[in-house]
Amino acid sequence: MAPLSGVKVALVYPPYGPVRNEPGIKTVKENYGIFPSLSLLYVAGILESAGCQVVFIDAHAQGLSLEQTVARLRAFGPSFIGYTLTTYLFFQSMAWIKAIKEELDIPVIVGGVHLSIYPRETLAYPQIDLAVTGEAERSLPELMAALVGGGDLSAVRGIAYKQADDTVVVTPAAMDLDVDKAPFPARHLIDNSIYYSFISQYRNFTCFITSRGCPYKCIFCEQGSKPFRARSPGNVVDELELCVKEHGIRELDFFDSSFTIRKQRVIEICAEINRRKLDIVWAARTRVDCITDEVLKAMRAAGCNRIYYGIESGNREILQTLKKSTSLEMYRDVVSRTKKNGINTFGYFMVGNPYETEATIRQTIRLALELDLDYAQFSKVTAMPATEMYTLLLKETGRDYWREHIETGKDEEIPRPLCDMSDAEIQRWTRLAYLRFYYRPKYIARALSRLKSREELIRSLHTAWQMLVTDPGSQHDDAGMEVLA
Ligand code: B12
Ligand code: SF4
Repeated sequence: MAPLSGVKVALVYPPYGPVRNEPGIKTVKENYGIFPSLSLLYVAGILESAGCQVVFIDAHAQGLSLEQTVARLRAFGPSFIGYTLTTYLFFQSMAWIKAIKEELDIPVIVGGVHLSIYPRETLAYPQIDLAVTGEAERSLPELMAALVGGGDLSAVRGIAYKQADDTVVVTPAAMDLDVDKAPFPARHLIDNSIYYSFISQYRNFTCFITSRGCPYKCIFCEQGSKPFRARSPGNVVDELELCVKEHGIRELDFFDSSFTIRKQRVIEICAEINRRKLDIVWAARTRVDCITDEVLKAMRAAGCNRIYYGIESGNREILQTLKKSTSLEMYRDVVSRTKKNGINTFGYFMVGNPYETEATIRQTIRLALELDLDYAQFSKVTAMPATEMYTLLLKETGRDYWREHIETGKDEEIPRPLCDMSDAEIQRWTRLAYLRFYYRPKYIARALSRLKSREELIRSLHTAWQMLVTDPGSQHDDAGMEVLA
């Protein structure tokens, strides 16, 4: 019998919405889609493999109220409740954790990237009992075994816990995981038909990850600090096959930091998808310097219909400052090759970069139009904790905004390092970039011809209308309208 056999664990994913230092503009954010929590599905898979009985309550996707969630928890009767935490949504999640703890005094275990950054600050909250501070594959079964069997918590690597006097202990990080050994996300615990992205076309839809970490060092991203480890093609396609055959999944979004870092691996994944005749369409994120025609052809032949490229800026100096190690020429070349291979292109851009001016934002908007991308997302720069950009902010201001936010709940506007433009200007220009990109007759005609379903049409019209009429996240509701004049 498995050592944790019968131990009941409930995983709860509370509802969430925009926060103050939100990179997305509100209209876009609200229409982004409903995704399953891949992090919690991984945790569920790990717990089940260790013998636990798990329920996953996705209050966000199912629109459950607090009362309904508590009722489900009572009916299940867990010994532990788990939540995933992000630094951004810390207080939205905490509001639910506190309210649930008032109803059910059951030990709370948390995890997520946030815990690798702020474990002590998080465990200072009385409602949080325990945390996994890194990947859960090794640490969580050991933690559970120690909790259930009365073992020594200090011997478990990669966790944080409280001593009798409430002092927080953070144990040394766990050893890096062999990613092929990780149990698959427990998608059988959710209703896979309720998820979608704002541009997905088929149901069932899910998100997927085939690697962890990233070997690059862009200054705005914390993933570059994590060792890059990629799963083998066979392991990836085994999970894909399960998605198709067991969960009726027809569309997937690969959330790898950069899916094509190892090109031969991707070519083999694609060949295996075809060999097993998996009827799926999918999208992936990558960098322009990790793409060749051979990879594009293989991806297209295996069902890839969209690639998300991190383009960030149309200004060369800004790209250098961001340590992006890409060039405008590469963008032009790779976006055009991608389209020629029959794959739609999606560009991520950032507004409010170091040394940003109105002139550099115009260059970014011009580049987005010139590349003639199928989709573009313009995000307001937000210096995230554990990034080089955040270190720049710390030096510039002498303030540790995120730590203060977590410790005290202070909810201030976080400045952008080396950027003289005000938040209102950045908001206005971000919205303007959207309007400029999406409200072109040529773009509208193409978008309409691409629509595959009535549902997609309604979603697009709704977003377009909201964007045009007002962006309630902005204090400047008419921001950017001059572009239509
Ligand atoms: C897929 C994804 C999404 C998807 C699905 C959500 C999800 N987390 O699965 C969507 C699009 C919905 C999403 C939304 C958001 N995301 Co997101 N997302 C990711 C992404 C790309 C992959 C997550 C993943 O599955 N990784 C693979 C798994 C195996 O790793 P993991 O998530 O770290 O989980 C492991 C451990 O952390 C731990 N663990 C995680 N949770 C828990 C819980 C318990 C109880 C335990 C014991 C352990 C544990 O065990 C897991 C297995 O080893 C990551 C970046 C990345 N590459 O990791 C960002 C990331 C997690 N997201 C991030 C953010 C900011 C958000 C949003 C706040 C964005 C927004 N403004 O709305 C929301 C928050 C949603 C929410 N309520 O959690 C940040 C978090 C940064 C931070 N400091 O907290 C990341 C790191 C991206 C980044 N670099 O900025 N996201
Ligand atoms: S932005 Fe992409 S390429 Fe750059 S460090 Fe992050 S994950 Fe890696």
